[in-house]
Amino acid sequence: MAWLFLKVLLVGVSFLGCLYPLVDFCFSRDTKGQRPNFVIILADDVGWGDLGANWAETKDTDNLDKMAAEGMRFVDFHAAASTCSPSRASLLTGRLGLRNGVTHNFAVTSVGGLPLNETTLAEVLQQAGYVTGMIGKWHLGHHGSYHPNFRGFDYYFGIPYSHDMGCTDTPGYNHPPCPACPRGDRPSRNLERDCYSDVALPLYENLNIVEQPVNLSSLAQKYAEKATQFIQHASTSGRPFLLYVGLAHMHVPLARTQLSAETWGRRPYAAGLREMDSLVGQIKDKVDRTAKNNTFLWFTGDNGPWAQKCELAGSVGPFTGLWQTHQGGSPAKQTTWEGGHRVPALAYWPGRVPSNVTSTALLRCCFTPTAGPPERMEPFRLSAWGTTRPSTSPVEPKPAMGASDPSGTMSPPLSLTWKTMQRKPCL
Ligand SMILES: [Ca+2]
Repeated sequence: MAWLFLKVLLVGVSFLGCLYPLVDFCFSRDTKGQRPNFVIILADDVGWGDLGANWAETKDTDNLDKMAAEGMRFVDFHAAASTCSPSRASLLTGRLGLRNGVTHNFAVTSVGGLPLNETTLAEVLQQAGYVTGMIGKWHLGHHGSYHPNFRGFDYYFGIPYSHDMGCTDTPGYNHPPCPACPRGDRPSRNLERDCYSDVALPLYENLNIVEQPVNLSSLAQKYAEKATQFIQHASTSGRPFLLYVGLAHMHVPLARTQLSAETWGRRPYAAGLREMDSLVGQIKDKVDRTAKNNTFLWFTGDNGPWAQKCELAGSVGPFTGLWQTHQGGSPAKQTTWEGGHRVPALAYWPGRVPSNVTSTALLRCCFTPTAGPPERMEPFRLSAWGTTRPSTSPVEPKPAMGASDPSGTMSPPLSLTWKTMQRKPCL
């Protein structure tokens, strides 16, 4: 029987290990054999309060607010980690860092990456016949087999790590301000802390560096063009597709874009927020024009704002941590205080995801789509339930906390020890 069973299971856990089976979009009606497309847009260092739909003080996200009105807004969504690489590893594997091995950010000098025995969402869908593309920041290893093209993505266009981890000729706004790339054979300068200016930031298209250093002022437009091209090509191919977009926004340095110039006098962060909103709007418009009825569009953030960047950091809304300042409370990313990992999250799929509704479900990393009728789910499982390839991990893979195994049995909660980090002052 030709039918589609789509189940997007978002499994949540509290920090104390309590279980929250959250949202379970389950569709069994006849869709003439069509499998859904997935578009995941992951913002960088975006704050919960940066979304106007979340926080009325924000007026810079018209497109995202419209998407929230047309879809489902999760007001209590938590990233799997409060920093880049672990959060992204969890998104793609459905497993927390304690299980997938990524507990810290990868550096420019890192020779490793997301362990090769981990199965990614892209690999699962690629094996299921999807066209898979990744555009933007990867940050899960950039040497050899750790490159996105070897982790399940047919197409890759983007930067290998954060855009403050390499010099550019368009440094943008940052604290401290970082210089442009050195010229000729001039020796390295005595750089400010947190400025990586010796290695120019590369821009990759698949395995090739197509620009170095990256022009940050035009990066957002390049991402928009590549994302819309990918959606167009994938749609005309007749195959379902996965597009994962890792935005540079709202991580510092904030680009000195045309938009910034036009909005002279506005805070650079607000201008950057509007540029990100425009980029998301362009991708959503393309989805609406080409595959509106068969595409699940998901927007969220990897972790909360980088509070140490002061006016160049986003808004955590009310989750400031100030009420426990005497105990080290902080809104910053890289901490386990709430603003560090509570992020915006929107789901959009007209006709499938209810419109203009909110959910207070507590969520975390496991964006776990499975496609195909139940008897065919086995090949499409993500690593939360066991990989499609043998694991070489010394720790036998087990279901993630609160995840259900294929029989629907919930795994027992695990107790984790979370440590708090001390509040750090603005730079
Ligand atoms: Ca981040």
